[in-house]
Amino acid sequence: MQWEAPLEKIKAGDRKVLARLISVIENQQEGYASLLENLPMGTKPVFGITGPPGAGKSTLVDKLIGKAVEEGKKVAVLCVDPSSPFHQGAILGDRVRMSSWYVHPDVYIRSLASRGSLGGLHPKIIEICELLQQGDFDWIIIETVGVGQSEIEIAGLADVTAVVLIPEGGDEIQTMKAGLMEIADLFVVNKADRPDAVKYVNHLKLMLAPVFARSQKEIPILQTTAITNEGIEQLYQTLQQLAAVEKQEDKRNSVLAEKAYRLIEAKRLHDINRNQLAALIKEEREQGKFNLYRFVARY
Ligand SMILES: Nc1nc2c(ncn2[C@@H]2O[C@H](COP(=O)(O)OP(=O)(O)O)[C@@H](O)[C@H]2O)c(=O)[nH]1
Ligand SMILES: [Mg+2]
Repeated sequence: MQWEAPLEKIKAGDRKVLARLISVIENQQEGYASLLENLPMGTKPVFGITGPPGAGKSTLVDKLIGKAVEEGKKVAVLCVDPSSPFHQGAILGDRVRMSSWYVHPDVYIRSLASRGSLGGLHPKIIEICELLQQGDFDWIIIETVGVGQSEIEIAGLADVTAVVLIPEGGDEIQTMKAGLMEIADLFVVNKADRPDAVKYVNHLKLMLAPVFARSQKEIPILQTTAITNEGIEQLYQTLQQLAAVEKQEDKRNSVLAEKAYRLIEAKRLHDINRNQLAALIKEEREQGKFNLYRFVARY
């Protein structure tokens, strides 16, 4: 197997080889399928950190890395940002926020743009995450901006999903997508230094009460002030505890089922392209023989 040697290197902590193999997957270079098919199943906990832009996700991740490294852990971080023009500064921002870690031997940070998959995560994120599992990391963190479908997708990828919110306007919570409440294993109210933080947390608890009742589980709501490191210790401990719980077989299986579903979906749709569909439809309509259902039946 051509990948045996590079995989050994990744296991031994070779970041250059890791970066190279991530590119192989990203660009679907020759042999990438055989690479994936030969990856042993990963067992490291994957933490998804999601929430609106500016909530302080990168700052929190930066502090969490600090805590984890202090505890002797090695950490891999994937920063996923939709390549929307509104977020172009974000990746650069993350670089600044986590700059001290880019050269640290126990930390690996990779930014991915979510090319094309509108509002979703990076199209190859499942596979890249699986590759990170082969490294010498104890923790894998994925930071993703909560727009479009990305936070729903993160829940299918991460063992533990933390939704980061900020104490701003009650309206923000009211418009919080229903899905967001369902996917959270943990809520983090960051920027607790703001005067209306306590009010916000109480409001959030009230809003979530029916969700907790329905799912019969209490989802922790933590407060943090990332910039001053406040609440980070508790966040770190809570994430650890949740990872231990979420490793239960049932949850594992449902996470794997979700991954399988999305990979099958991508595989089945790989040759379907909206522009091509539009061109075909145009042609058939011009010929006056178009019927939507006969058209779909061909696929
Ligand atoms: N006041 C305050 N500002 C914070 C806190 N955490 C982060 N910020 C600031 O909020 C801004 C956005 O943070 P960032 O981590 O990039 O947010 P992200 O877009 O969610 O990754 C930055 O200017 C941070 O310095 C906090 O706890 N309190
Ligand atoms: Mg960020």
